[in-house]
Parts: sequence; C-alpha cells; structure tokens
Amino acid sequence: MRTDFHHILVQQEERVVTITMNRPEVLNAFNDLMLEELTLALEEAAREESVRCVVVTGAGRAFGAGQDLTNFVAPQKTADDGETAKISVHLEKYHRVVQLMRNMPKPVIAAVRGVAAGISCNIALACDIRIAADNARFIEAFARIGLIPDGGGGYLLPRLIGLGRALDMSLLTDEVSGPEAERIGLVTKCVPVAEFEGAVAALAKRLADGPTRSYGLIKELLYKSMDLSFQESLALEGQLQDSARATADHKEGVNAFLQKRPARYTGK
Ligand code: T3D
Repeated sequence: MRTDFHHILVQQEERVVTITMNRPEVLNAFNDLMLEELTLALEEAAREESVRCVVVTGAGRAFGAGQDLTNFVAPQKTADDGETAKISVHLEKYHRVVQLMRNMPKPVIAAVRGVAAGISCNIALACDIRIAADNARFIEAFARIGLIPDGGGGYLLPRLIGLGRALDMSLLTDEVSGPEAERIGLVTKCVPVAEFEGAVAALAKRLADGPTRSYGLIKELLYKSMDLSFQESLALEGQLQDSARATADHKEGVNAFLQKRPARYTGK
C-alpha cells in the first residue's frame, strides 16, 4: 500500500489496513487534498488482495469535523465560464468515497473517537461496521449551516436508526454520544476510550482472518436487498450462494468443522 500522503496516514499490519484522516489541528476536517488521498487509499485497499479488512479513523481527538469551512464561505465562481460552481459537483467526490467503501468486497470499519460531524459522520455511516469510543459525538451538523445531510446520509441514517430518530438528528443537529449511539443502533459497539484501540484491533483482526469472499458476498446481498422485493432478494441470494459455495474458504470451513479444528481462511 502507498504511504506517502500529506493528510492521511496509511498503515498495513498483516491483513488489516488502517487509514487515518490526519488534519488534527482542524479536527480532521476535509480539504480537497485529504478527500483525494482518502479516495486513492480506498481504491488501493479495495483492489489489494493482501488487504482483508479496512479501518477508517481520525488522528488526535476527533474522527472528523466535516467539510473544512474555511474556504466554504460563499459560492465560488468557476474559472472557465464564471458560473457559480455547484456543490453537487464537489459532492460527487464524496459519493465516490462512500460507494468505494460499500462496494469493496471486504469489511470496512469506522473507528470513531471524539467528534464525527457533517460529512465525516456520514462517511462513518457508509462503513459496514461502526465502533465508537465512549467520548464519541455524532453530529448531523448540516442544518447548523443551512445545508442538508449529504454523502449518502439521507439514505443511510433512516435505514440505520429509523425515520423518526434520523429526522431528529438532522433537524435538531444535537450531538449523539457514543453510549447513546450504541443504544439506538447507530454504532455496533461503544467501548471506554482507554480500551478503544485494543477493541478496534481485535475486531479488525477477527474480520481480516475470516472468509473474505463470503463477507464480500454478504455485503452485496444485504446492501442490494435494501432496495429489492423479497422475491428479488431470494433470487439474488441463490446467485450469490452459488458463488460462495465455489470458494476455497467454504470448503475449509466445512472441513474444519468435520475435523473439529479452527478454520484457517485464506480469503479465497
Ligand atoms: O463540499 C461539499 O461537497 C459540501 C459538503 C459539506 C458537508 C459538511 O460536512 S457540512 C458540515 C461542516 N462541519 C461543521 O459544520 C462542523 C463545524 N465544527 C464544529 O461545529 C465544531 O468544531 C465541532 C462540534 C465539530 C467540535 O467542537 P469542539 O468545541 O470540540 O472543537 P472546536 O474548538 O470548535 O474546533 C477545534 C478547531 O478545529 C478549531 O480551530 P482553532 O480555533 O483551534 O484554530 C475549529 O475552528 C477547527 N474546526 C472544527 N471544525 C472545522 C474546523 N475548521 C474548519 N472546518 C471545520 N469543519
């Protein structure tokens, strides 16, 4: 994995890659370069076979504070025709990030310590599993500056916590703490901040040692099924189970069971 970035850190330990957003002086708020670098690192992690689990996290006391607001004061004019640049054009770059995380055939964990606001919060929502420290603060901050949830938040948030709570978080923009996030299903697990790094590492290792092809197919089945009828989902299930059945890890899982030993998955 490439590691020579300016605003992100990339570290691979065995089969786990950790991508750390690294602008701690502004709570890891996104500028264009950090967004571009995150995209490049995710693209490489997605295609690199030695990577079997990806962790996305933030340096210092925050996960991320959303879009960097220092150059966000007024709509910018484009250089070529002087038209007002549309925010939707810039948003396409965030859409690439959230689609990369959902579509890569391996698990992606958001490890959230401290604040996750605005687009940073919604990047966490687009990960497959969220683990929070008990000092985490989730803020759908968009309406505080007269915007709407973006980066897929309008789609993901109600599906994770229900429409009522999603409206509450988006309209009131109140902070949701780590323990509360666990209670309402916004995160899978909330742990004391002192135990956070160990808990993230254990979760990532467990997933990285698992049947990666099966995990990729599970992601495909569950994410696609959100938008399918029951019948369509059953058809997709059959198709994907045929693929799972053909994997080496499926054979290994069955053999390990019959031989009464732990399975040794290779991700193939
Ligand atoms: O471009 C597009 O495609 C549009 C996408 C937009 C999506 C969005 O993300 S909109 C939402 C943008 N984010 C926000 O509105 C959050 C702004 N930040 C805050 O409200 C607060 O900083 C927090 C609630 C996140 C944290 O509060 P606190 O008290 O823990 O920290 P702080 O003191 O406010 O922040 C520490 C420093 O980070 C501070 O700088 P300083 O005073 O020490 O020099 C602060 O200005 C800076 N900072 C925090 N957030 C941002 C930021 N600087 C630039 N942009 C930020 N978003």
